Amino acid sequence: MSERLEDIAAAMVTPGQGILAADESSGTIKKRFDTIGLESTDENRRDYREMMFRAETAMKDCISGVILFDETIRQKAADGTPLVDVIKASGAVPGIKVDGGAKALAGFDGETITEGLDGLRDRLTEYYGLGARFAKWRGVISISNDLPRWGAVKQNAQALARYAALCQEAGIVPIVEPEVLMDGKPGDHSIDRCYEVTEWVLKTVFAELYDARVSLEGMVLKPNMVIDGKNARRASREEIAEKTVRCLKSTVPAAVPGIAFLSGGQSDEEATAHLSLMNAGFDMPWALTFSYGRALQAAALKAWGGKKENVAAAQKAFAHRAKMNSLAATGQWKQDLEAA
Ligand code: 5MM
Repeated sequence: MSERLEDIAAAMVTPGQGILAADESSGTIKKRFDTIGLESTDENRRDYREMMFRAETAMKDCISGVILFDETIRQKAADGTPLVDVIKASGAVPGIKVDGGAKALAGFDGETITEGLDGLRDRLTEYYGLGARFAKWRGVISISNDLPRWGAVKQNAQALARYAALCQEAGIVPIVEPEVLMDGKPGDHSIDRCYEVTEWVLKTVFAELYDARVSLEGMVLKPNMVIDGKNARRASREEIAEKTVRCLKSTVPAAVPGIAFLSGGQSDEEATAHLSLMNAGFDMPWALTFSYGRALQAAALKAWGGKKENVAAAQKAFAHRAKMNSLAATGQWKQDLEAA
């Protein structure tokens, strides 16, 4: 019997749990491994991801879903168990990145369109067979003095909506991720400019989702927070929390079961603190949690350093960030818990 989209989406935003974004494409994981001086081989990528998926308590208590890359959904752990089964055994839902990446958008110098719609219906069927019950597609929007332009916003929103409709047809919950970059170039925009662009993008995305007949109850939104550019950070944690919630309330229908933020280049602690302030301070119609990549993995990657003997230390570092974010997902994170 196939599971209902609504039930899968609800499981993805279980209170006190969030999503581990481990779907770095080949280029991105190479960049991450470069920071620890490790070659990006199939085996190293497998070992790294297996290290996290086997952090039992963290996975069981804090992680509701894992976003995988095409290679990983087909990989086996060192003992031959498919990684998908390791994830399922922890109680988390396996998911898959299905976009083909952001490519230069013709006619819109400096802007991108996310590719990957051709053949998507067949790929989704295959991924369902491999165990994926949700998917992810990331549209990327840059801010500068003259960006974004309407054509880029609209085309990215349309692609997200076509992707989401195909996912639902295949029994897969779409994570809709329209990322307004904080770390783009020049990255010196104000928080109010981020508010304005994020509002515009989300209004456009939900209009396109409606036109594409996407069921809001069977999706999860993965947005950026409303935050000033990485090279202009001035806004306080409180201002970021307040403006993010205000922006989401004015754009995201209450029928959406959950919102799971990306971290976007925030420090580990900022990403946690902002999420916690939002959950502690505001009444909201949707669950608000995390779908972090860097903010969940950075400390673990550093502690691991590509060495077998560091696996336990790396799992401890991963478990700590997972726990802090799990507390943030119910508004219970406190600064002094970081030191503990
Ligand atoms: C984990 O990073 C994801 C994959 O990025 P590429 O496709 O560029 O390799 C990324 O889509 C991620 O899921 C989100 O951006 C959230 O990650 P962060 O690091 O911003 O929390």
